[in-house]
Amino acid sequence: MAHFDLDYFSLAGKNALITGGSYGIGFAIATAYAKAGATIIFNDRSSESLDRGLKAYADLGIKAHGYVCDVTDEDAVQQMITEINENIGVIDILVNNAGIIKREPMLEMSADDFRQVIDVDLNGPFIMSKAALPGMIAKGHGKIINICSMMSELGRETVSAYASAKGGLKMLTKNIASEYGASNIQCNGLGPGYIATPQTAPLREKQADGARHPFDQFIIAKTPAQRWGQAEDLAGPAVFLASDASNFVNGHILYVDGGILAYIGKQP
Ligand code: NAP
Ligand code: GCO
Repeated sequence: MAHFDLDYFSLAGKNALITGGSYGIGFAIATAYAKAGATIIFNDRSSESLDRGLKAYADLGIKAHGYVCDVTDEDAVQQMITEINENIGVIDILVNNAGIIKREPMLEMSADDFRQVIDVDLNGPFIMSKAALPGMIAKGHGKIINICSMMSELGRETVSAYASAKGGLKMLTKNIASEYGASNIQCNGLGPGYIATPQTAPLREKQADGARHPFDQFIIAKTPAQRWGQAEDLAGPAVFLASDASNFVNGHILYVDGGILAYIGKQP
């Protein structure tokens, strides 16, 4: 890497697995990776979501390989990775994107609900990374990108489980970087701000009188960019973290938040 070359951003010849890639942020990242030259592989929990994703990729002219696989099921994940290795090749880029949220005040939240969020948002990335790492190590390189959150840094009412999981995911990211950096593995986090996807739709629902949801107004006031992010806002940073251009970036969380974490907020 003596001289900088724009080819360092290319993902040509790379196999990229994006978990929960049928729609939302995962779909936008996978689409960007396809444009950068990667072969796209994704998984989802249900065949309905999988079919929806396969059609959406095909509509864009992208040939994607889809699997039904729950990221919390270690046996199913191991089987999926084995099938990918045999039928497509070793995974060069893993994006741990699949995630859920349950917005409930902590005192009303059951321990089962708490565990479920931790299981998908934190145990899932552990299980996926554990399954993908041996192939990456044997191949001599690998990129793991964990989709973190504002809640990797901040708390707020009703998201105790989600914040615990995303804070933990930030530290899993740093630990994978620490443990496998010597094997030329780079593990970084991408921390989206408030992005307009199905996950955040309840926070943007119009009021009965047609007014904007108070949370919607709050986010606009809290974001220097004064807008919600779009899933596509994550495309460039996600390509960077998957490419050779970031080969000496390890254990970093790149926040893509329109400036939220830099800003104290607008005076009411
Ligand atoms: P989304 O619209 O709800 O999509 C989530 C995806 O994950 C869906 O494809 C879903 O599939 C899949 N999924 C959920 N549980 C799964 C499991 N156990 N196994 C496999 N797939 C599973 O969410 P999003 O807004 O695009 O968010 C994607 C990631 O970014 C999440 O980790 C989220 O926490 C994070 N994030 C989002 C925002 C935001 O503002 N939207 C901000 C920061 C971080 P199904 O159809 O089967 O449910
Ligand atoms: C919430 C939101 C957040 C976002 C995102 C912020 O209820 O506060 O859903 O958790 O989804 O993760 O970065």
